[in-house]
Amino acid sequence: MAAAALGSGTGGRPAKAAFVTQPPNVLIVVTDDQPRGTLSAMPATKHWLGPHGTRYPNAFVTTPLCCPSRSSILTGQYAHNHHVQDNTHPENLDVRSTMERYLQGDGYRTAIFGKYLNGPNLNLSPAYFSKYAIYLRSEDAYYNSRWNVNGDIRTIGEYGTTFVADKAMNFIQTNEKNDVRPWFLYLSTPAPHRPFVPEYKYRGFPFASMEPRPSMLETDKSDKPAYVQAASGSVDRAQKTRKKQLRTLLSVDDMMRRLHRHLVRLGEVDNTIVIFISDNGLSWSDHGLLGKRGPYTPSVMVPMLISYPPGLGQGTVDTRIVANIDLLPTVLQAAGISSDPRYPIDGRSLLDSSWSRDHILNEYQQEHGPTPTWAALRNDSYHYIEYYDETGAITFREYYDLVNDPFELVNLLGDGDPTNDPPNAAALSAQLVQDKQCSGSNCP
Ligand SMILES: [Ca+2]
Ligand SMILES: [Ca+2]
Ligand SMILES: [Ca+2]
Repeated sequence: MAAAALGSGTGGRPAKAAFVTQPPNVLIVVTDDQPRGTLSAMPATKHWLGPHGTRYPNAFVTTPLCCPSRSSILTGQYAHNHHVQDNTHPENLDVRSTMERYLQGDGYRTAIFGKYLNGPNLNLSPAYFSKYAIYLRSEDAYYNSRWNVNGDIRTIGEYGTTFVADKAMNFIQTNEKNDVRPWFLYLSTPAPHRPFVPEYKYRGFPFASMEPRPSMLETDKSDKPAYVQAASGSVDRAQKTRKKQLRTLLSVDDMMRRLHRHLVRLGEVDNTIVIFISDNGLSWSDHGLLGKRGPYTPSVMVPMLISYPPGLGQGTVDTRIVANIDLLPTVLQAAGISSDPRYPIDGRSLLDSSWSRDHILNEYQQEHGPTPTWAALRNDSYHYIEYYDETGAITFREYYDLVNDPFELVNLLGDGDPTNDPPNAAALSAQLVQDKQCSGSNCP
């Protein structure tokens, strides 16, 4: 057990803080396909992690898809470095580069309840987790689903989110009876992934419709790539999807309320780093797209909150550009664990307030469905996107002025008007070539 934070930091990046005397418990809650703007349906979560934690309004997932994003959470690496580029190759993950390996190796008791990585085989046990209950696909995990519970394949009738919550309560209770070792609990709910099955008690729960945002009403898509022009999602369908998602989140909020009370009762709330994040956002008919995988804001930005009273502000907002790749270095710093130099970490610790990101890289490799392979750079003011064919040649480009066009309605490189083209497009393209090959400290 590391008794104090090591000054060498994570992945070659210098660490400033060295306040760890007792390693904290680590609780990570990962929801599935939860877009930004949905915490309004989760008052208990907001009232816990809001006043007692830090909110990240500019939080991204580096790849907006389940398996790649979850691998980035666990490794602190972009998908081009952990090599889980799609939902069908989870075996590409080198499990020795993961949070669970680091924490278990340092003496933590580890558990995962919920979704690990999508995979072909439910029989495989997740490495470095001593306790587990996992399912393969959130699609099937709401009621009467197949789970691998510590190696035992069982059908669980209980609502998936409640089952995960019960397991979590039990795991925390058991470990706190003998409070010698800290614990790491990775909780991942089926909610709010399609088919959006609510818990029985929340069926038909009334939510008001949202005011459609401009990206849901875009009529002229002549500036957009072909797959976007072909997308025909309606506002009506988006409203229905949103309400269904919110109903499933009510059960996640119940889980968070139970966890919070449990930690308060056990006196562990100040000695636990609690991270809440979604693995990707979801497009609600923005530009006609219903789903994830695309480069636009609703799919790449996610809700993210962290409570860690010893090391992070309480009731504060951190407006830096942050991402799923920052969670591993954050946890390692909080626990005082040095990373393995064989696995360079692309992200940076959020406990260190001295850095800021000039831009973030987003990347997606086509697997199935119409969304082509793409990569993008963005910050608060611009969004530059390239699409590629099988040879890697650029097939289409997009540039949005996010200051004047925050809903990405006018692609300045596709509007037929050369006079408003961004003068730095070639430089952005060169930067993208570089970032797509970045590793460790030279990553954005
Ligand atoms: Ca997902
Ligand atoms: Ca347009
Ligand atoms: Ca133009």
